Amino acid sequence: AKSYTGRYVLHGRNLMAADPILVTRSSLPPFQEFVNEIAPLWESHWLTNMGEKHAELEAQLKDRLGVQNIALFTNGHNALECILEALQLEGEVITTPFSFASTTHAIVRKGLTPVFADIRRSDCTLDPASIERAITPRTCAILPVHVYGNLCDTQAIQDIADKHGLKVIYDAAHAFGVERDGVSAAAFGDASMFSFHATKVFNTIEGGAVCFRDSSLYDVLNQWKNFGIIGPEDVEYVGGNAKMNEFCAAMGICNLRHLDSEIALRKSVHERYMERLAGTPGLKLFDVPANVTHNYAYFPVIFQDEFGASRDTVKDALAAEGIGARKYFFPLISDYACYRDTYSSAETPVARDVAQRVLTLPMYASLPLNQVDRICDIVLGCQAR
Ligand code: T4K
Repeated sequence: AKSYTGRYVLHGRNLMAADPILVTRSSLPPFQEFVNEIAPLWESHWLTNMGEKHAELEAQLKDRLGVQNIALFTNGHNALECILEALQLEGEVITTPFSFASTTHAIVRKGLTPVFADIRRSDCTLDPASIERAITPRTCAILPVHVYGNLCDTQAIQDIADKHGLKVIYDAAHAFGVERDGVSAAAFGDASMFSFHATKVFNTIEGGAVCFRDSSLYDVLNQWKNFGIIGPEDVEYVGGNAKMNEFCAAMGICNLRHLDSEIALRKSVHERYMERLAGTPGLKLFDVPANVTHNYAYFPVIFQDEFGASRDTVKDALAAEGIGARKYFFPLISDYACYRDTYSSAETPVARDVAQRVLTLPMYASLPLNQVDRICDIVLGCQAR
């Protein structure tokens, strides 16, 4: 392994860090800041069930995202299941197979039928033309994913939904902090789910939220995440338990204060990757459109034949140097054992091809830029082999 000499710090990042390099690394606020934030919990002994920190974080997120309605959850997955239930959907939901298992699981676990449409090569989000082809009389909703924080073609998707009377629920797990023309990812469709998992740009350790258009859903969502309880002596329906606790909310309050620098640091990592890798024949990278403020959640690379080495060769070469890149997202969800015999993925050739070729390189705020160089050297070294 190459050794680095000289000790220096950039944007508060120690370029000599010797930690293992995995695909990502959770961001943490300064320890004392978190301690100060949770100190009141020792006074109140109020640890969960929608306490003060929960209320404070909801209010701060409304401000940050510019939305009227938001409900917090234990995690993004539960938030997604809950909004599907609250919208009282029945029938088929058109979605992408190029995502984390959670997206389809939420549909199936709510008794709905997933129908897989294809993605666009340009940004890996659902292709509106493919959505339109997948519509049947049973279709009730579209569940697209802003994968890697790349915003879907929200206008085209809304037009299709309006034409056919469908709901649109975005899986925005990757898109916290992303804006297009100053409008946040939370503003599109009937609802958007965000994940605040430890691996996300903004984390509450575990956590998630749903932003939604219809204000009357707020009470329903709050009841669902608390067993369906509507008052001290009544339970309206069979809800679950998906309440964000006060410690997770406190982590969110702290991390939100640092979100801008988190994204700025990620941006510098993204720019270094682009400097080193853009223009290499056979490497497809994702540019940020001029009207988009991105969150730099991931750094995906598509290895085309012209590159001369496969995705798996590059992954192995990185692993040999102790660097953990990940195949987000391979295999397609429709190829998992729990789905492959039940749901067709015949209409998703682009998703299938991209899943074979994509590798997400390490991306996190504290990733030293000299380590980005080392990663790029290894990637480019594969090309020469
Ligand atoms: N929809 C989409 C499109 C999603 O991507 C996700 C979650 C969801 C829905 C559901 O949201 P949540 O219910 O999770 O809120 C990870 C995450 O667990 C998962 O949240 C995320 N997507 C998915 C894309 O990635 P794994 O199985 O790849 O995680 P794991 O444990 O291998 O961790 C990846 C790397 O992160 C590690 O190599 C190191 C780093 N890490 C991990 C943990 C757990 C940390 O630095 N700190 C940590 O605490 O799923």
